Amino acid sequence: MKIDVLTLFPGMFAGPLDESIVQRARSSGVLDLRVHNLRDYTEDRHKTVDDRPFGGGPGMLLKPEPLFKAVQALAGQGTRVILLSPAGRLFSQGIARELAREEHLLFICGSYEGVDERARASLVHDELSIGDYVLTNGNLPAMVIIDAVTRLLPGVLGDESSSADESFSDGLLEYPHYTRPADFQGMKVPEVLLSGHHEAIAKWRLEQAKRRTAERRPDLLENKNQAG
Ligand code: 4FV
Repeated sequence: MKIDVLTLFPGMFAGPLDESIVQRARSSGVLDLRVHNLRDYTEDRHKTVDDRPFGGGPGMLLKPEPLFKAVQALAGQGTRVILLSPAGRLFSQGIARELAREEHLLFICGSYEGVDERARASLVHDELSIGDYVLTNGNLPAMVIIDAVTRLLPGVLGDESSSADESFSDGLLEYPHYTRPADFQGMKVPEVLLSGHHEAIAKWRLEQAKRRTAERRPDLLENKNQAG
């Protein structure tokens, strides 16, 4: 998969996407990730990317010209252009699976109060939000989504954890996990997990996942029932 990121702060991406699983996906060639500075697509000597909103109001907006120039330079036929903003669809594991099937993603990381509407309306295929709160820019949301998508790419997750039986994969939260020692400060591991009885273990884990989901996220059970 190819991922391009348009941002005013490329330095923010150094670190989170240079470690662990995402770094391994990049070095193995499964993921080709490039970060671009929007200012490189300006033409004036002040590299102007923002301006005041027509009609007045607080803050600044990203101008259309650099965005159009950048997207025209970076996007191709199969490119899915994604704008990060609080007004977007709420990102989820389902959307992560959707994006993981794409060949090329181009993320526009908003800054200031947002982007000029003509750029949004003409360039953007998808507007995504990572949650109902306001961040200083769209960089962290882009990193969150790139991380969630990268681990779903074929061959990226070794047996660290199969993405098959994890949270949200079947609309449930995960069951409790235990590792050695079997007795820690008097706290024991549920007998069934030590039984080697795989059916009983699978049954216990499903019960626990359902109980935990009902307690913490009953909304997920409604979705699950609706999805049938
Ligand atoms: C955001 C979010 C978010 C709003 C204005 C950046 C900020 C500024 N993006 N999910 N929540 N963006 O708060 O995606 O441009």
